[in-house]
Amino acid sequence: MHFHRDRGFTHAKASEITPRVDYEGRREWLKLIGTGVAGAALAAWAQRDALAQAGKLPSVRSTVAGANVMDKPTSLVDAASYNNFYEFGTGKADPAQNAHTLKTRPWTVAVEGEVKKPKVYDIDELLKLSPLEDRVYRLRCVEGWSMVVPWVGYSLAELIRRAEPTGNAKFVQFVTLADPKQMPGLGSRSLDWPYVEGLRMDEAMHPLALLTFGLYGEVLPNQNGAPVRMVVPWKYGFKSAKSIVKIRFVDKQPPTSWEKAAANEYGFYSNVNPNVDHPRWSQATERRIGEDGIFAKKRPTLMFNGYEAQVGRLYAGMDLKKYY
Ligand SMILES: Nc1nc2c(c(=O)[nH]1)N[C@H]1C(S)=C(S)[C@@H](COP(=O)(O)O)O[C@H]1N2
Ligand SMILES: [Mo]
Repeated sequence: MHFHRDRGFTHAKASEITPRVDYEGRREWLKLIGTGVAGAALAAWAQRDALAQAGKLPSVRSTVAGANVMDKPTSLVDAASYNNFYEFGTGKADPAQNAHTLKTRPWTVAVEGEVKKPKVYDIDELLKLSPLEDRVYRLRCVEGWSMVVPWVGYSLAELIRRAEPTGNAKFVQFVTLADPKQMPGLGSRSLDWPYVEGLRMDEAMHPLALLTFGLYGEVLPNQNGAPVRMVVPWKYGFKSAKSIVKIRFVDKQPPTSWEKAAANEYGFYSNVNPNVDHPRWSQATERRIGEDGIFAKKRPTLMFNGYEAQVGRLYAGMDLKKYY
């Protein structure tokens, strides 16, 4: 893919675009918009003005190790209609129904704290900072379900390098939008707003940690965290903060929303680990979205969600029962 600073993206050559994602993504997208197959909620969502800006995000297939799992991708309809995004309600269907009120333009992301080059990025500048890659990742929710999604984005490390962190930058905190005018869920005390998350610096620098702008070759649906979110595939889904407005470099481990809500259940690290149970349920198996039904077998959950070869060394010598 070729990028010109002034003109945005030029068309990628057909051979550079992942054919499967291009074809299936487009087809799924049309299904979503046209037929209301996922119900009235999605029909309403399909009319939102953000869709007028929605478009393809040309990307190249990532060459990062582990960035293209072979599992069958979850359909776009499922990935965009079964969501956790408490700012729009705690039910799985709530975000698809309510997130049309989220305004994703104009949007800025402030990069600040322990960096030599703090900067407030306009979202469209951030989008063009580095070539977009297509990466098929597993995402495993702490609740026991998982999905496989072709995300579009680039390694967070690309942004971090440009910010030039100081020697005091030990952790990265992600702060997400909290606007009661756009987010009906903020009226409830389900979590302490804004939703905040964090990573240790070496985790944030890992090439698999994806700053994400799209899925299935298109811009993110609002309910999936538009206009920009993290996807950290070896950690439970709640570590992947949606609709980010601030990326802050700090010297101490930052508080996170789920740790604040229940520290004994949700730790800072929250690496996917089938051997460490949640206090109230086992984490040994998972249900793949779209494979439910009485005959569907649960899948075994994999250590680090299957990314152990890539990320295991980050945790060498750490007691993963203590640092859950
Ligand atoms: N801002 C924000 N980000 C969030 C959440 C949230 O409630 N608010 N939920 C998290 C949880 S629990 C999961 S499993 C994933 C779900 O991402 P998806 O809906 O795209 O599958 O988003 C995470 N990011
Ligand atoms: Mo989750």
